[in-house]
Amino acid sequence: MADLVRYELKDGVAVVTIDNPPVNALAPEVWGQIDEAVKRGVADPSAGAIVLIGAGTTFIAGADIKAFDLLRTPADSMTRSEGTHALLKRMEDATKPLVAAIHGNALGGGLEVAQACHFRVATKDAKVGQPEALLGIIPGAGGTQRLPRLAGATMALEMCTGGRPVPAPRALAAGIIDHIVDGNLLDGAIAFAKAKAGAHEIRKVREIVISPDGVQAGLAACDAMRASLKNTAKGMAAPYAVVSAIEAGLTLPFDQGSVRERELFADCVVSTESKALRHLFFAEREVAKVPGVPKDAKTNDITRAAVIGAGTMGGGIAMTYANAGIPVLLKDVDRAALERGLGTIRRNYDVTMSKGKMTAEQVEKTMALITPTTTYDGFDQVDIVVEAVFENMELKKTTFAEAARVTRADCVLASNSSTLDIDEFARASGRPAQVVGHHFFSPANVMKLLEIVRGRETGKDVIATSLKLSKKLGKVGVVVGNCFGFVANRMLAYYMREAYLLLEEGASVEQIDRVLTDFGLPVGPFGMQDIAGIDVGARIRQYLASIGKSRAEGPQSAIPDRLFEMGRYGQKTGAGWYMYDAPGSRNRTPDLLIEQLANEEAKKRGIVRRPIADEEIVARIMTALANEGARVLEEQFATRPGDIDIIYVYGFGFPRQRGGPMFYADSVGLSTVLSRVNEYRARFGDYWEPAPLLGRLVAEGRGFYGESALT
Ligand code: T1G
Repeated sequence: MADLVRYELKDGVAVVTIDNPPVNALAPEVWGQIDEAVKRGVADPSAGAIVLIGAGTTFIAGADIKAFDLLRTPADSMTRSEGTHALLKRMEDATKPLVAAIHGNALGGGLEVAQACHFRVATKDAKVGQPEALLGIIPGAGGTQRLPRLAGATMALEMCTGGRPVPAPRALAAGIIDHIVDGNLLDGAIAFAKAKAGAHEIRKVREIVISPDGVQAGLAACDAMRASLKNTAKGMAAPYAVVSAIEAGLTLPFDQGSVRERELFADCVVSTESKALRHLFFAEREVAKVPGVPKDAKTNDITRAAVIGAGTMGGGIAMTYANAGIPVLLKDVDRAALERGLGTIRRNYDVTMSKGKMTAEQVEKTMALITPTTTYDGFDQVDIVVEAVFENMELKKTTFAEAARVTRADCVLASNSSTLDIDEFARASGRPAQVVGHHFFSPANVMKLLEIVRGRETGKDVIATSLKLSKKLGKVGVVVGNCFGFVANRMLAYYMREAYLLLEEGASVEQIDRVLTDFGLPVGPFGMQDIAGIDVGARIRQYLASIGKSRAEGPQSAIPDRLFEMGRYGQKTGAGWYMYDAPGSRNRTPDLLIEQLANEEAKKRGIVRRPIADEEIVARIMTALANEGARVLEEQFATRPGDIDIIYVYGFGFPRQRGGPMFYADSVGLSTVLSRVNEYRARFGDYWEPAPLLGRLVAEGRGFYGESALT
């Protein structure tokens, strides 16, 4: 067994170093070796105290998340955690001062190990946290019992339900850590430990007694947290389990509270919610691994940018660059268009400021990074140009030809097109290796996804540069192939097709949107289209019709085009699928006109409208997504199913606790998905053709994630 924990004596102190790169995760063998090393330190006559420290860039970033897949039943988990809790008590019972020396991150089990130590010291830029709820679990190594004793229930509730790390200075103020070390951490920790040894000071966190007032305040904080979770943790179970565990810690002795924590953890760790969130944790890290693009591929530094087109998307993209501290030229054809664009940007920042997320000074500083222009002056200085003009092929080709003419040869030429052929832009630019799709999602300054579209000749360095840039812009970059609608919108076309057809067959706009928001999406298909603009989709359909194509096989509802002809573009015109108080308002009311249009179109199609069950709405829409997702995979426009899940979670707010459309399909069972496709084919038509990959996986008894992730 590899030595993942080292033991050495330094200046009369036993130094125990956890060395399990890259993040010193607590794999089962690491736990065992820590136990042995601490025992050795206690028994070592030359050691007056013990210091625990992490090798490399961080302390312990938690339990090994991969190991949770081995826990098949709550009983498996209870057995495993019994050992862990006993180990931590043994550490806590060490008869010499045991000090955790924290740098980088002490997260999850890492912070719990530190809490089982008698004292905690840290560098000032260290962070501590209990992010387990982000993985659909709860702290399972005593964190819900020890943290409230150290920092109070309110702080523990905030840390364990929200999962956000806390910087060392705040952790010091909260009593989680005892000292911030300036200079070398190990030297500082050894000095601190020796001082405690000299003072014969040992402090067992589990023996800290919370005062009766503290208990009352804590119980009140639990009730308050449960109430606020209704808004912040819709559809999630783990944050509520955290509250129950902390509550148990306030009312029960330590050992009984710990058993309650272990029971709650055991139920969470085998849940679909946790499997989905753990899947997304790794899927989000996998997206950065792109076939054919080596980890050390050359990248360009993006320090200056330009955006062409100051419309809704162009303005949001310019804000994204400015928010990342990158100066950006914002070009549009005329002053009036620029003023409109800048006005929208200013209003967006005012909203951010009104929410207290930026100060007036920060807004001015950021807006100063956006330089409006109607010319190409300064374009020869930029490292990237993002084209965000109307979704029209000829206009985009002209724009790429011009952009290539006015920029340096190594400038990245990116398009925010959401559907059109990147290779055509590349040809028009004459510099195909520099051309790539950077498809932002509306609102571009908010949505975290960046769909990076790889053209036939896009250079590896441009892909690598795009991935690095996406991190700098605070986005999650996913590389996809160049097919119509790429991955996000290609699949979305099937999602929308089913929404329109369900409307014509008898469901209402409100019902369909309610069902999808109950499912966990932030907004339903019709509410989403009213935000993005019905005109955007209509213009794409017009372009497609002009080249003899449609977005999705099967019947195309005429309703969205009829709304377009009426000038009902959604929120921006005050009417779309819903009526709004005024143009730009978000307050909506249902509109009987939509029912009338649905009746008319149903009649034209010879459909007798019928009541439609909520379950059928979810089943048809999610089946359409999974089936088209399977096609995208087998045609290799997406590298992995996880990439599709990340695209939907970050691009459309697909509920994380369901793991994304591909993971969700596995949770339903691909054989069920396939039989639904066949059922719909029989009921509605051959346009419901099962993707060959779907058939193959079912025949092999597999899911999209190899052996079904949920067996
Ligand atoms: N387990 C397994 N692998 C992990 C891991 C973990 N806890 N943390 C990171 N990795 C892998 C990751 O997949 C990637 O692999 C590599 O390490 C670098 O990570 C008992 C039950 C620490 C802030 O939730 O938040 O403790 O892609 O790319 O950007 O109560 O990793 O290279 O093959 O993210 O510098 C709680 C999870 C666990 C923290 C570093 N802990 N990690 O970010 O690097 S549950 C967490 C992070 C628990 C206890 C409970 C971040 C990071 P690869 P990276 P980074």
